[in-house]
Amino acid sequence: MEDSRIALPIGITLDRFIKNKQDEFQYATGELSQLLRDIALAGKVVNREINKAGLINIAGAMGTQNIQGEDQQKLDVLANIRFIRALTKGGEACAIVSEEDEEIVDLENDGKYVIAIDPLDGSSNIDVNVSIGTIFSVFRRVTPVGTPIRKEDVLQKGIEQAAAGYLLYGSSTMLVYTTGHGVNGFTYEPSLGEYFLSHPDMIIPDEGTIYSINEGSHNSFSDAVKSYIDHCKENRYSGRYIGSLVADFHRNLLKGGIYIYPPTEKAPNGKLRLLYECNALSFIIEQAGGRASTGTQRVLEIHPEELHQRVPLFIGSKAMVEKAESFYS
Ligand code: P6P
Repeated sequence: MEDSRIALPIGITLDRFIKNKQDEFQYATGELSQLLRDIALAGKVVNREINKAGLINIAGAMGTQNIQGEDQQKLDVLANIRFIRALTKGGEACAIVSEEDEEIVDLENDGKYVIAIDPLDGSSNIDVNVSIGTIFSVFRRVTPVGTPIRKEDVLQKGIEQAAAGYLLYGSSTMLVYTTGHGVNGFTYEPSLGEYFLSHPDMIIPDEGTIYSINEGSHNSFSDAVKSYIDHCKENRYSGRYIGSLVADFHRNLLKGGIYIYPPTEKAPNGKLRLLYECNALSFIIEQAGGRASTGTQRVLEIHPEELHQRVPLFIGSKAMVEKAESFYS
């Protein structure tokens, strides 16, 4: 007699889930569904390469720097190639803004969607085997299909996103995404090459006792941030900061908590990029019942001015972000 506590029933696959959801949207034409499949496929390839990083010569730095002046890891460049190739072949995306490319990558096709992506966030953790992630944001282009991509196609407010998600390459690899109808998490089963629904309708607890911030920069924090950290300590919260945004974000989404990257002396506007980190995670957290702001402004309302624009980020449990914001007023 099978013990149902161990042999859990296999959940619905990502493909089946996307198909079912698409059937719910009578006007859905399938392009967005195909786009999500293309991203999921690239995620499988990157996952395989990350898992081998310690064994073959793809760990470590390239010896080059990206637009941000950050040392590119070999896997940063490889992941960027994988996602751009998958999206180019899929044909649904007409342009890509990537952390690894200074300018917009115009795919010169009739795709309706624009992607902003951080192909591999936290990549400096690859060499020490800490979880890392991919973050992506999807917009509909606003200029006519078939014409050259323009800046206004990519510099859209986060509230205009058609979809957003992340891949977390951790003890298991997960894909978590939203299309504006809730947040769902899928766990990848490499032996079957499929993602299975493992975290349906994800909701972040309204309160939490975990705060994630790099306290090494404490001396350059504003009084408001210092006051909030004091509040966390007075309430005996737990400090949890992995140095990998997707991993910290995902844990806080499941358990409740707040992640903060505030302005610092080294990063006066914060370190995280609006287009391909903050917007995507802010869309997800709001769909999961949480909150995301710069400390004073809702992230999704910010009108981007530059491709690689940085903004401060306070993101997580609604009550915790509101408490942090209260120290600004
Ligand atoms: P710091 C990784 O480089 C990253 O973009 C996020 O994944 C992470 O949370 C943050 O930067 C770590 O930055 O300045 O605390 O080392």
